[in-house]
Formats: sequence, structure tokens, C-alpha cells
Amino acid sequence: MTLKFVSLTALFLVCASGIVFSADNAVDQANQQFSTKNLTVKVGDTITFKNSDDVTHNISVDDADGNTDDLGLQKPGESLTTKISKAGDYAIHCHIHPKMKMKISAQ
Ligand SMILES: [Cu+2]
Repeated sequence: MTLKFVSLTALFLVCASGIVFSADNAVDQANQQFSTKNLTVKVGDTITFKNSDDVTHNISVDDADGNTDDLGLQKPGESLTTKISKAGDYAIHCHIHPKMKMKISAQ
């Protein structure tokens, strides 16, 4: 009984800290624009990009060191999630639509 309570308490603390220290940030793509130009996140956060357009997008996440994370083709209606695992500034763009750009700052 006591052990069970301790386990449940530990489980709750793990879950609660997960909620406090990482979050999902939603970014939409509509009219071939990102819904925000600048986003500040915490390291460990995820970002979910939704494609509300009727065209395919292809998001790239580039860090300041020149590393590129190509998230691949994203069809209309699809959502994809990426995790930011280190601090720094990221330039986000779409390979298909060069005008689609935004920045993410991870702290
Ligand atoms: Cu695009």
C-alpha cells in the first residue's frame, strides 16, 4: 500500500515535471506563410507544424552552425512534429516556397 502510493507519487512528479519543462508549440502554414515569424522555445520543446494549405510544403530547420534538418514533404492537412534539442537560433524555411521563412530561438 505504501509502496504503491510512493510509486504513484513518483509517477505523478515525473509527469508533472514533463508538463512544466517541455511544451509543444503550434505553428500553422496557411496562405503559404508561417503563422508566426518569431518563436521562442525552451530546449526540449517540440514544435508541431500544420499544413492548412492546399499545396505541399517542405520545411527545413537550419541551425546557426549550418546543420540542416529537412522535415520532408508535407501534404495538405498533414501535421509534423520536431523537437529542439539544443539552444540557439534556428532559421526555418520551406524548400518549395522561398518566401516562407521564420525564426526560432531556443533557450
Ligand atoms: Cu511551402
